Amino acid sequence: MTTGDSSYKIEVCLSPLLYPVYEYEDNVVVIIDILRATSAICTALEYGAEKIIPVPTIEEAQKYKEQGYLVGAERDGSPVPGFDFGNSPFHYMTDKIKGKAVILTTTNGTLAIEAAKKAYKVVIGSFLNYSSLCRYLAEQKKNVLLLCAGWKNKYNLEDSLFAGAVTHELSKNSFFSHISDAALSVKYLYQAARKDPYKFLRNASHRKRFARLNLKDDIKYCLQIDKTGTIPVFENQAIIRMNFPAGVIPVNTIVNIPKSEN
Ligand code: 3SL
Repeated sequence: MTTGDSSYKIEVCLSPLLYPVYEYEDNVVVIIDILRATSAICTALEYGAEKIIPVPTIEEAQKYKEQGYLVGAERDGSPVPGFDFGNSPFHYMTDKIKGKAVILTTTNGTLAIEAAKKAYKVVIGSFLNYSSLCRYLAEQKKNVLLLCAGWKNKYNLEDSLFAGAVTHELSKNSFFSHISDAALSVKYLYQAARKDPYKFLRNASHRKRFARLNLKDDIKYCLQIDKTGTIPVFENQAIIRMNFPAGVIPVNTIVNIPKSEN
């Protein structure tokens, strides 16, 4: 659906299961899996991976592995044994991936990509590339659909929070004149959380899951804003760096955060 020259929509899909309800050919779809697939993808491209090939199943990932590809595989928050990486952004901060294709399968994020892959444009969003992403979305003059990967088709708080952050920023542009109720609700959520997103997420299921898995540093890393200007885009079955000027956001700025005690 096209909305004419000067009026565009911001819509939020809170679960990949609902995607068919929101599917329009000319949407720019932003895939959001803050903890951690989309944060890991931004990091891997920033660290020099040539491309990420998302696959929905372990079986497909295994076929690539047998052909000699580097493969990241995660299920239920843990790396799948037998593969090169899990889904932690820290796993991709390595020279091993420079100039290489990396195959990736995750519990939710790669399924959301799979669901949306026929959209006009599919890009990857995370707090790490927040400002560049928002600038890109504002410049497209297209309807924007923020697709939250959630957890096993259920709603989750951190993806909604980021969808709210993007809605908050984009809705400053008057040409985004249609803001859906879902988009409004996540924007209000973000406005309540923005002072301290880490604290806001303290009772979130994924934060508790990560505490059990000893992954608190992953959460802190993934909540950092504007560590890269890279906008990953899905084209020809692979995620590559978009050729879009990074503007004020310097590239190659991702830094390893120190290990924290709390
Ligand atoms: O499901 C996913 O895509 C992952 O991001 C989940 S986890 O962060 O590895 O737990």
